[in-house]
Amino acid sequence: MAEGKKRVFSGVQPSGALHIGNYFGALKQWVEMSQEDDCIFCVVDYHALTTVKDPAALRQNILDTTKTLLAIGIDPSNSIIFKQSDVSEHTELAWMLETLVTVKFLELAHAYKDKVAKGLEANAGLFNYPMLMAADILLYDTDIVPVGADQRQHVEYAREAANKFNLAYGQTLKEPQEKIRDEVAVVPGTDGQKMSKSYKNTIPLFGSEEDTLKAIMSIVTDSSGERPAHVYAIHKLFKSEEELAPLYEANKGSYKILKEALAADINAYLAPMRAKYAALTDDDVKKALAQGAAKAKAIASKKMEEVRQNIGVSL
Ligand code: AQP
Repeated sequence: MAEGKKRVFSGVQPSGALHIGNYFGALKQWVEMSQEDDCIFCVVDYHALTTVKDPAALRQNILDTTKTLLAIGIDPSNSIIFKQSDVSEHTELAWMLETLVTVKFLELAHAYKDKVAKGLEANAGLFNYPMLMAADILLYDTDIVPVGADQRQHVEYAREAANKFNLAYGQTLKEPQEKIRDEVAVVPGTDGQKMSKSYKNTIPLFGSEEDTLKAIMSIVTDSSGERPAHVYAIHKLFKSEEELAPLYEANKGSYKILKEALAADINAYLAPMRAKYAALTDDDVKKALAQGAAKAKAIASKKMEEVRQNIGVSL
């Protein structure tokens, strides 16, 4: 790692089409940080396995998710982009961390509790998710983890896991810090809840212009207000409040006009990225992932040698 630079690590699940919540909550920061810091970005396919059970869909999601990272401006020549399943040290360290935390501790994880409350299957992988995520982060001596607010607790869990490991076996794992942008910490979906692939309330990043319009038209509005709150909350991601004021003043209560204006602004904003996405081939993606896997493996395997030594399994 270059001297003076911070090590940044973050991941994204290939669990479906990425949406503007992923972009404004996390990915936009990734692009900005990649120009300054020493960045590692991971397509966390083993995490996605907790919800995606169709091999063809998973394969396609991995290609599409990686293409998204390249299209939004992450450059594999100055950042590492790889997929989790290419570096087996992630699942190995996760196991060691799981032996240090209690079931009670994992039961308190909000993301797990929310998904269970929404009726999603609570497989053991979903339950152990925070320790796999902790391993992802801790393998790379990470300083900063840029994420949306929904992941704050998971980074706290990674810190706690590092702390428990260091207390048990001596200083080995660096405690990371989350980085969350307050103004985009939770981007709302078309139903006003957190935008989430699994809640089917997303506005896709790389759909067609018609897909964007269709998603925007489905935004839930209440008939009492003059300014549709969910429409405005999303619009603010694309234009400043000053820019939006005359539009919303002139069209009080005209929800269709406001929604069409939002769709037009989203499509204009995303057009250059969509052009880049369309130009990328599966071979470009596979090449970037292979390069990234070799670099990530080199760092992770060195860390695991130290970990194995410290826990007493290396003879
Ligand atoms: N609505 C959101 N607002 C702000 N940030 C968000 N992120 C996700 N949704 C929002 C951030 O995007 C990054 C990548 O997320 P992920 O795809 O790995 O997992 P997730 O948070 O679980 O996203 P989804 O869409 O809700 O996926 P599913 O439904 O598969 O679980 C993370 O940094 C996340 O904070």
